[in-house]
Amino acid sequence: MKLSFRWYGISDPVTLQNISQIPGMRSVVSAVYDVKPGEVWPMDSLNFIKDECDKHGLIFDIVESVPVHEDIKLGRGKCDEYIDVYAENIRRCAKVGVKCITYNFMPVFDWTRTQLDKKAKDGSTSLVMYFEQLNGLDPLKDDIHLPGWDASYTQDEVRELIYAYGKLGEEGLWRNLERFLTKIIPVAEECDVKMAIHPDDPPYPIFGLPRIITNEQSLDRLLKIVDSPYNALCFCTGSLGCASFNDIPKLVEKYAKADRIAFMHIRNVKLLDDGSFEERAHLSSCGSIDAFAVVKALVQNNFDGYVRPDHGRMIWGEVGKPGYGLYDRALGATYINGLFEACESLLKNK
Ligand SMILES: [Mn+2]
Repeated sequence: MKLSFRWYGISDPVTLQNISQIPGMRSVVSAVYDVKPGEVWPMDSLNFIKDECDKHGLIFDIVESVPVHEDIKLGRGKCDEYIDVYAENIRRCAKVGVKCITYNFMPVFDWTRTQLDKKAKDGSTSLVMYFEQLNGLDPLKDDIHLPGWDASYTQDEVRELIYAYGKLGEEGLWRNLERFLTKIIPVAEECDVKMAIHPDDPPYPIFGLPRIITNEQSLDRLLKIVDSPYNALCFCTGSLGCASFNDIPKLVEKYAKADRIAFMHIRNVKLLDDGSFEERAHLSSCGSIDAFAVVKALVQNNFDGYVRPDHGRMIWGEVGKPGYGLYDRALGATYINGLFEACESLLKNK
């Protein structure tokens, strides 16, 4: 496995030097953040990230994310033009050594939480999704400002998009994903860049918006659209794991065996009785995900893709981007290292 860490670029309070000091750290996961979806990424920006990583003995070989323009997901407007731009961005990333690109096909919002700084008893804070805070909100009627939602849309634009996706429905969204993948994957193959789709977070519809990358059946369907190792998964244990219908170790085992996981996001969530969830520390006993079983399944299937500790809590007084502080993610990285070392040596001595 190749251990990696997400970095939000030069404005990130977490520095590349911080990242390079985490034991076993190999790769940096980053992106060009100052270009809008649907625009070509300047080579200068990509080279800058690569050079900065080089200086710190780190490798910039994973991108998260190249965003998919809403016109592609909706199959309207300048859809084909935006797919061409996307293909060009794959080529450009490949030029600086990128081997894996993460993306998602979630309508309008990348993820949904109701609070980003829920305080636990120990004083740490984390992201949570409580249905009691969500219920009663109607984005078609009310102005909604959930944390983390793209502030570049006006409320009217949000309403128009929600209406358009409602009309499109799940099958329409699948059709547009198919159109996208059949054009993109051949380019990815040519460039030796694995395309890793991030599951929907959470993996069920919110506000009537269709969600299609949610469970075993949908992952099977996705992988069949183009049956190529370049059409792969970014398996996020926290996103798929915040619904009780997903058996996370079982799914990891299945897709690692099939060699269709390019990138693992490892984090823990605590599922509550009403389906709400809280992000927790990475340790298995802190939440609902069995991280040991996940890593064991990866090691048993000779997984050689990328792994990163996903969202962490805010601890030790750190101030920064919710979910993306240094300390708790570094603890997560060290925990993940420990699980891999133990599983690998147990398997070797068997
Ligand atoms: Mn994730």
